[in-house]
Amino acid sequence: MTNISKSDAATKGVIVLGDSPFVSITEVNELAAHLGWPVLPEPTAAPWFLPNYLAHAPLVAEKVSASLANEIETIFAIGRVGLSRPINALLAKVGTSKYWACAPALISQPGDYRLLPHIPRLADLASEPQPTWLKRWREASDAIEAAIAPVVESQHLSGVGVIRAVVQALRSGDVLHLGSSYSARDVEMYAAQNETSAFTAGEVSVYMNRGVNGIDGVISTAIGEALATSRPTYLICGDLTLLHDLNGLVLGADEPCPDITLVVIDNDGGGIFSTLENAEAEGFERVIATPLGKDISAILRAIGVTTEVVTTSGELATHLRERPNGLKAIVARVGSREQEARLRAKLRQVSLS
Ligand SMILES: Cc1ncc(C[n+]2csc(CCOP(=O)(O)OP(=O)(O)O)c2C)c(N)n1
Repeated sequence: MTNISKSDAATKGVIVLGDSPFVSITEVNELAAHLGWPVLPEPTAAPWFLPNYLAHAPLVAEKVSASLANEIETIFAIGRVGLSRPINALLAKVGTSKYWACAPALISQPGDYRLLPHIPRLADLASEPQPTWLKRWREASDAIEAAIAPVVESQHLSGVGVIRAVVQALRSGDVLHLGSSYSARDVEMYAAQNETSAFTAGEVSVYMNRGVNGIDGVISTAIGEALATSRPTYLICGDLTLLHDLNGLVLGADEPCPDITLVVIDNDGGGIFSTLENAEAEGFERVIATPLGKDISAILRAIGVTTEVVTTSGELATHLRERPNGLKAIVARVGSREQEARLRAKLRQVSLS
């Protein structure tokens, strides 16, 4: 543990914001504004997209790795960070001598970085924001949005298209629960910043189970959030995550009914694995992807969940116009897991070019 001095917060820095119940978002925003630094948020660093936040954070980190990243003088990693490989690579590249791990109660990765038990205090830091620094980071993020939007829109309905539509449909006060793994990672990578959206304004509460690691209990957790907050709630999850905790939808006859819309992205199996190294492994389909070949909408209807199936972005938009009211599901039949993986490879390619 050590103390920070004015010279530690140089003019060119970055805040990486992870999950932490101990972190005050107001403080983070004040810090970012004081220093004029960009904030790279992880999926659960809710609320999202306050003034200095950058959309597409992992893609931004990768895009700037040979340019802006070389100029970084200080990184404040706040809360528990470490969900995205490109963000971890950025932290590693900058190196531990410039790395401050703040509010370290939840730090997941060991390292010889400097620890601060709190968010850096404004009084301890010099403030000479360099006006072009944040602007250059924002330009990288905006260029990524401009590159990916037409690709997503020109495709058959995809998981990426679904998360972008749901995020855009959220209203102030809504709750959004994200399943593992594409749902959370897609929001982190591909959700757009938009001045008119409640999500962008940080007015939506975003939750996940156990970082991006748990597919167990996701339905029950989201239902608990809807009931505990009495706020309109959306859950975005994959087909395996839904089936894993299906019983969470079988409510007792006298139990209160949550206002929750489940948006199930049905790619028949664990889609995320098709983007990882093990996609080439022998027995991949049976052992890793585990497609179940089930009619998700029939299963949901059989247990009394009002369910719509959508195969186009137009149909999805129609059903998203209805606000959460009781237990409902929208099952989005997206492309095959191979198509979904190819789309993400393409989005990465256009983002970085
Ligand atoms: C209890 C548990 N078992 C296994 C895993 C490993 N795991 C992570 S993502 C995933 C696949 C999830 O598939 P799906 O819900 O269809 O979502 P997609 O990957 O298609 O987004 C699995 C099995 C986990 N996170 N938690």
